[in-house]
Amino acid sequence: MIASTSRGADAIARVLQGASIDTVFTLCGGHISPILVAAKRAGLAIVDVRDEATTVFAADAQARLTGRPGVAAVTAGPGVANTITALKNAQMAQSPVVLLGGATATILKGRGSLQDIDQLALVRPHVKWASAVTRVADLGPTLAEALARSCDGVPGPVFVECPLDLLYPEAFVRETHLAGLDQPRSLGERVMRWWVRRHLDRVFAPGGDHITVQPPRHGRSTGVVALARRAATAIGRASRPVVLVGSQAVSAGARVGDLARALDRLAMPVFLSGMARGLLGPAHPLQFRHQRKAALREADLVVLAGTPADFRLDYGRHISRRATLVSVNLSPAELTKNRRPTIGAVAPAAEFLATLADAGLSRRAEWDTWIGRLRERETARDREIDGLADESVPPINPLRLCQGIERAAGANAVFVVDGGDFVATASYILRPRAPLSWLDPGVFGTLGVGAGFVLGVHRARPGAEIWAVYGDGALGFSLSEFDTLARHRVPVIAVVGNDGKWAQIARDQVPLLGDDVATGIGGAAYHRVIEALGGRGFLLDDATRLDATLAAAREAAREGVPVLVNALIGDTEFRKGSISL
Ligand SMILES: Cc1ncc(C[n+]2csc(CCOP(=O)(O)OP(=O)(O)O)c2C)c(N)n1
Repeated sequence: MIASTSRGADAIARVLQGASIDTVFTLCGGHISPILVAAKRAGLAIVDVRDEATTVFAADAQARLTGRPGVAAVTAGPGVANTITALKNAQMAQSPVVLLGGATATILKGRGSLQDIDQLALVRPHVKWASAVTRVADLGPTLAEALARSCDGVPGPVFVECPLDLLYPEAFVRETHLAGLDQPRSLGERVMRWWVRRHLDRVFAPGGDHITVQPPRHGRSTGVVALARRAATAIGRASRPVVLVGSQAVSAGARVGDLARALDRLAMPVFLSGMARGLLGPAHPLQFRHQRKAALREADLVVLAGTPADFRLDYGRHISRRATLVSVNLSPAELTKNRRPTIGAVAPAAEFLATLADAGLSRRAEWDTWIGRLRERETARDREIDGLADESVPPINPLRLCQGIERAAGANAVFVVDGGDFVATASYILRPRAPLSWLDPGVFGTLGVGAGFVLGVHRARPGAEIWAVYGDGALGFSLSEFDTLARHRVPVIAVVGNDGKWAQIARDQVPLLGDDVATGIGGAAYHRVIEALGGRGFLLDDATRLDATLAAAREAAREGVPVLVNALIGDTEFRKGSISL
């Protein structure tokens, strides 16, 4: 056995520890083994998975819930390449992830060694910042900078390439690179030995031992007070104001409690989207979940808090041209996307809305009529959904299934959703219990986030009851990770809405193009697959057993195993007309 300590790997572990990082998500590879060993020795949890994409999805989810960067380490070449979708997802979701990538030894770069590709070129478009380290002394400081940058301003993923000669013990690296050169027999070999030694001296040059890890920097906003005052005046004149809160408003470093209190004090009707769902608890007199489009069209003042006017708002067309638009966003580009706001602040939503609430708004009497109107519509839509859920849609009506999940989930439930049509249906019915208790992929709409998100949530909130709601297509992406969930004893309660197809795509493709090609899957016995992977499986094919099966699944998960309910669902017209292009 070679010497088991390495200056480079130890520096990485120390910096992670200093930044209060408690987990490294990984899939092993020789290029990164020393990082894993050193991090484990430093007391970090090493959570090993079955696909590198999962490492980044998990780090992303952990970051979203803790506000600190999530960390993943993957091996060189295909390991890094496998993370691209998940990195892009984290970038679009503005989630702070630090990805450590292995790489070939610095001296072998570009010389045809195993898994040596231009990783920075591959990764750069999908991260905020990327750096390739070439000296042991720079590993710690670069990682410290990466951690800070991931949270700075608009949060996002960052990448640090860690070549393997920087990670393995110096004696071993010198021995490997100088093998055969100890007794040079020619001038050429002597020059080679000199050159290799000089290279290694540079790689192992002293330094970098004392690194102070700065707490994450959060963007300093300017002019918030003046802008909030202007917004307060405009709101004071409005008769039908609406606030729409998006995921960014609750992203890393956000003061979520302040945000919820500010919304309470502002007393305007609120719609919560994406990760912001649950911000005001399961039911709040100011919160509305349905008929958002109609509310935005009728509103004479709209506050967009941490959300751009992108496709979800029909590129801004959902908001009346005559309405006053107040927008607050960390990103100047998002602030003005498709619609220039009347009042725009580059700032954290929590800070802006708290300042706005402090500005002492005068609430107008007309607001009561407006809120009453929205509430009436809300109640009517809920009633309509109840009616549709009562219809017989064999084997099981998906709406009724979602109502069952809503009844079964406990007070500390966290929902992870991964899928298309069924999951979109669930979003009408499930009521996240608390702030940061709803995880969806975000604006990239990536299928396959499920198991990684579950892992990340479990690390961030060990005691939480995690419900994973899957489409059967989406489940396939991370099905093998149920092995991971079993090994790490993650007691998720997964429910797959098994309709044997990629329903969301079929919903548009068939009527528009007259062909269902490639939209069928064939409903597999996922409950049996899960048993084979070390979890507990339940088949739910009879609506009368809905509550009993979900209760049994919840009970089974208490034993510390992942559980999956394979729920056979029928077709409904509930989401007819929804276009997923
Ligand atoms: C990685 C990825 N591949 C493909 C898509 C396109 N897509 C969006 S929804 C969807 C169907 C999802 O099917 P399923 O998970 O079974 O849920 P269902 O719509 O049947 O409820 C597909 C293929 C995507 N969003 N992400």
